[in-house]
Formats: sequence, structure tokens, C-alpha cells
Amino acid sequence: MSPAMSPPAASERLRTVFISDLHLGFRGCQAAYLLDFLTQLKTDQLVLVGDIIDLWSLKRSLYWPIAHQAVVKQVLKLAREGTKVIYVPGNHDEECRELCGAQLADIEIRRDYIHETADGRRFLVLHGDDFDAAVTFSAALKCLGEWLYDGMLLLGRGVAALRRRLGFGYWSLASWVKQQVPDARRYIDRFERAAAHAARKHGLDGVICGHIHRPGIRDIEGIRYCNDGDWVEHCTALIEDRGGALTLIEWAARAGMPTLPVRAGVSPEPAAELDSAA
Ligand SMILES: [Mn+2]
Repeated sequence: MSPAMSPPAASERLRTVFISDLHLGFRGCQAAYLLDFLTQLKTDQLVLVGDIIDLWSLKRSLYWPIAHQAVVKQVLKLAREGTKVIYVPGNHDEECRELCGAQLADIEIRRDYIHETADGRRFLVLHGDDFDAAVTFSAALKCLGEWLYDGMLLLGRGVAALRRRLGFGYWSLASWVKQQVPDARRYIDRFERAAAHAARKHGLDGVICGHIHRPGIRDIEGIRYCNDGDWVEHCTALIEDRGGALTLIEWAARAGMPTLPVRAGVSPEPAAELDSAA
């Protein structure tokens, strides 16, 4: 884990936590890590940045194990106990966008919103599928990508189990493969630039999003780009401390669980990702 990702002390109450791409209802969701994270979480605000419940996957096949239900219950418990919870639906849960503006069980549902940090910086917060149009790929490639991605996640689980048995750290096959694909690198770079551009257009200091399953914080022509990652491959959250500093934490490493080669923190390099399952 790089110094940029060092989490604050466990006793410190955070100001804001951003998580996205939980994909509850999808087999790839790392619900055990997620539940562990949410159970220990102490924060004034929790922002759910989309793809929380994977309705696409649930429509294909109903999958709702007890661990996924426990995650939902824990979020509701946090809301009940005083954490301000804001839910910004993504594309996999876009049906929930019809509820934007509503308040359900202490959870505020928003299409997007502007977050002001403790040190006065203003960030556009949205899931990120809004930028898909700016990074067009053919439908065929998208379809193939999605199919490969699902397969890779399953294969990756086998590899991960083997690595655990051999005493190696957690490692994402899907994430590694995607980094090797030049097209995916170009895709992510275009996505990040489109996101930064949207923030600039609104006269803001930065953007906070998810969607591409690629955690990272970087500056793009003076705009702070933050991606909180996902809970399918990376198990990451973007956190704001009491002073307004934004950092990424990788929960698998924090929890003392085997770690993965995350290239997070401030990364000067464009990252790699297919948007298929994003
Ligand atoms: Mn998405």
C-alpha cells in the first residue's frame, strides 16, 4: 500500500466516505469485505455512488445471499444511527433514478450532487455512466467485454483461492488482464478526462465517481479526479478526513486480509479498464 493510501487511525471518525459499484445481487460482489468495512465504519456521511444493487444481474438470475442482505441492513443501521446517507444511483440500478429527490428510510436519493469538503473544495459527485457517450466503443466489443469479464471474475476466484492456499496475497485477475489491453488504457484515459471536463464546466474543483472499477486519484489539468473504485475487484473506498483531505483506502489490506496490487493514490498514469461490467 502506498503512503497516499494510508488510512487514518481506526478511532478517528471520518467526515465522508464514498463507495460505489458494490453490485449486490451479483456473484462477483465481495460482500464479506464490504460487510466488515461497513461494520467498523464511523463517518458523518456515507455516499453511495451508484451500482449499489445490480439489477441487471438480478434480472438475469435471482441471487440474494444473506451476506448481501446484511450489507443493506448495515447501511440502513448507519442511517438510523445518525450517519447521513446519500444514494446516487448508477446504470446497474438506474431504475432507482426514478426515486431521485426522494427520501427513503433516512436515505436521500440524488441523481448527482455537489459535495463540499471540510477545506471548502467543491466536487461533482455522480456515478459516471454519464461519460460513456464520450468514450464510445462498439456494441459488439462491449458485449464481448462483458462476457469475458464475467468469465474472468469466475476464473479469478479460482486463482485467488489457490493463491490463498499457497500463502500469496489477494490479486485480481480481471484487473490485471485489463491493464494489459491498450484499448482499455485509452478508454480509461478518455473517461477520466470526460469526468474532469464535466467538473470544470460546472466551475468545480473536482469530480468524484465510480463506474469503471478503477480506483484512483489524479489531477487532470487542475481538476482533481477521484474514483472510489469498487467492491467486485478492489474493495476500495474514498474517504474524507476531518480536515477535508481525500484518500483511498483498500479494505482488504486494512483488514489484514491478503492484499492486491492496487495502483491507487495519486497516479500519473492513465489506468486500464473495460467498461463492460462497469
Ligand atoms: Mn456502472
